[in-house]
Amino acid sequence: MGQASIFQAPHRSPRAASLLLSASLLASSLVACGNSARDDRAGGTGPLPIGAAIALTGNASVIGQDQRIGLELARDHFQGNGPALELTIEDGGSDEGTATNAFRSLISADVVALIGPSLSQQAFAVDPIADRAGIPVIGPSNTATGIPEIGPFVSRVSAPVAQVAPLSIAAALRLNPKIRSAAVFYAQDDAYSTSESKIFQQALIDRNLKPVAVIRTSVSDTDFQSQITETLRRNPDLIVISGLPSDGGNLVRQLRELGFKGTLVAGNGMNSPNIYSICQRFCDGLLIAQAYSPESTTPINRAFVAAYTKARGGAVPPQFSAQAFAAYQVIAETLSSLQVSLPAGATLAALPRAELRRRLNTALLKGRYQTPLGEIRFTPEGEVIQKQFYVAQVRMNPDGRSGRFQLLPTVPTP
Ligand code: 1QQ
Repeated sequence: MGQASIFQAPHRSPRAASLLLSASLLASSLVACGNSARDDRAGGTGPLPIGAAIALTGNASVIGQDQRIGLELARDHFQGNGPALELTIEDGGSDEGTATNAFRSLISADVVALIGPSLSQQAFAVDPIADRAGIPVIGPSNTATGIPEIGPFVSRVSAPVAQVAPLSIAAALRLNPKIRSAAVFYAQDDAYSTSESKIFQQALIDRNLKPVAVIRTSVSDTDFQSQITETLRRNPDLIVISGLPSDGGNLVRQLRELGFKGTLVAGNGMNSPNIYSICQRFCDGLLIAQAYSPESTTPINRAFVAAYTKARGGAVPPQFSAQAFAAYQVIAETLSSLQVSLPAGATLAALPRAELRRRLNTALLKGRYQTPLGEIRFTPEGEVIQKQFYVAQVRMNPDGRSGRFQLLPTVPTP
């Protein structure tokens, strides 16, 4: 709880707060309209609407592209098992305002559940709207501390920074045990970057690597020359970055261009092959922790990898696609089991929408799901419980435009 408010407070101007309030009032009235419309259609048999708001524009759009594919593959995979679902994907942009509009529009379409938004920064603004409306919302990629604590209807399939980020620092030290000093860059105007950087800085301290510089950047920055020059004077062996794809990618490129030869660790914001076009050949060597392995041989992951590879001309699925698939899977499988528990002849679509959402939320928090991420389940608060994590190293091809996320050998967690 405390953590959630730490991250909310700095990002909310009074104007933003009042916009959010009116958004939520509007949302509740839309939900009310939706319900009465639904009641007129009592006995309904139509498909159950599921809404997703992901970043198809703005800084995080390279991540949203991965998510869109994951959602569409899940929709196709689970079609025909259980009740009919109708997925609507809205552009949630990369800022709070666009995500608010997307959530509002999906809520007015009377969705049973929401997936999204892409960024924690957005989730702290829009998840309370869904929560107050009693609509289950699953974060497909929200990793900041405090997301599930936003409210009882909020959960996530994206493991938190506290679990994932330290693994890449450990991997950096395994690859280069001579690392003694580190510098840290983070986007101070983004909730995930701020949250992850705290974890990174603690992980450095835990390994006796005191940061020689902590540089606060912005997600809208593209030129880091002066901060880099100042930082490189202090000779860090390791540089750790928490930012979004555009600022983070440019930072990586400029660090290498200005002569940094040491180890580079990036956080979840750069966890997509779509960064290749931003940092190009300079992405090479970047270490990024992963909550997904395309190499997992479970039946569901084989099916997911096969469908992704087919849809994307042989490409290997990235983490954000797998997490988006898992978010949809949790909803689809829970609705399936709710359908089975109904008396013969009854349909979920005929239940009052608010009741269906409540049942869905209660049941999804109790389930176990065999997803491409491995088996996942949830704490009663909605935090994901996942067993296995990895670290990848980006390997660029000589063309500087294509490459791969090569998984490092896994090390058993102590
Ligand atoms: C968050 C994240 C993003 C970088 C993923 C899209 O982890 O905002 O929580």
